[in-house]
Amino acid sequence: MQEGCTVVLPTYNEEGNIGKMVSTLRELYPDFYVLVMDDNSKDRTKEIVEEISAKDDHVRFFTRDPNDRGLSASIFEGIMESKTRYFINMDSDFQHPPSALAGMYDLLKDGSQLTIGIRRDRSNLDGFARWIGSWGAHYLAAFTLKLHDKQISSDIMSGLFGGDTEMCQQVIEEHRSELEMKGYKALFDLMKYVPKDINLTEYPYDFGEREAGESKISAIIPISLLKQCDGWGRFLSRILEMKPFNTVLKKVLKN
Ligand SMILES: Nc1nc2c(ncn2[C@@H]2O[C@H](COP(=O)(O)OP(=O)(O)O)[C@@H](O)[C@H]2O)c(=O)[nH]1
Ligand SMILES: [Mg+2]
Repeated sequence: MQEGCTVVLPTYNEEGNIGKMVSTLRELYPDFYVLVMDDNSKDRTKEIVEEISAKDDHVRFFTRDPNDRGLSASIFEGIMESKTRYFINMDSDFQHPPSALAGMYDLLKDGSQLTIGIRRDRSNLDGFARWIGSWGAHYLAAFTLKLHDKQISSDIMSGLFGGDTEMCQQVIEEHRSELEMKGYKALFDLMKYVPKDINLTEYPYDFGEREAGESKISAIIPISLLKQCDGWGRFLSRILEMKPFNTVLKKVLKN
């Protein structure tokens, strides 16, 4: 492993953000590598990144296997492709501020094996149903982690996290069949399987608004999250997938 840090950026149709995101990261962190893990976007995401990567060997673009679509699958593949001692995963839409990476990288260099960006203010989770959903998701995940006898964090659902690359690669290799590849909460999956006594840190940041384009995932998370909660969660997810329950769930989430 070489010293330094790789930023993993999962993308799906991010033409409005990805060019600015990659150049911002390259300006702020000239030593970092950037891996864009793209699930076959239908817009210009690929062209935009390939134009940059043609001139910059710190930037790489991955077109993912169309048969293996999934946000978590993309993130895990990005971690497996990282060649530096540390990696940090973040969204490509500026909801995670690029400036937060400096502090997270310092924590990793100081010996943290997993560092989690925790949202200071969640008031832009617009709507009561979303707020309750987010609260419920946290406790479901915390309960599952307790059953696994693992550490918890105040933001297990975070999409901003970094870690010791080798340690996480080992977890992904060893637990590949148990990971929810089509899921949206890769950090939660990792936390279930990392050693119990790792040096885990948290880094508070201000969660922003998406700069351009639209969210692809927020409303479809609950069932997928339950699938990550072991046997009892998978049982509940099957009930929620039944038509009458599913219709109610979709209505509630739209409000
Ligand atoms: N590779 C990949 N990236 C995705 C997928 N879905 C969303 N993303 C990316 O994951 C990040 C977060 O997605 P977003 O739609 O903003 O979710 P939200 O912030 O929860 O509303 C963004 O960078 C998206 O482009 C997917 O299926 N595959
Ligand atoms: Mg977003």
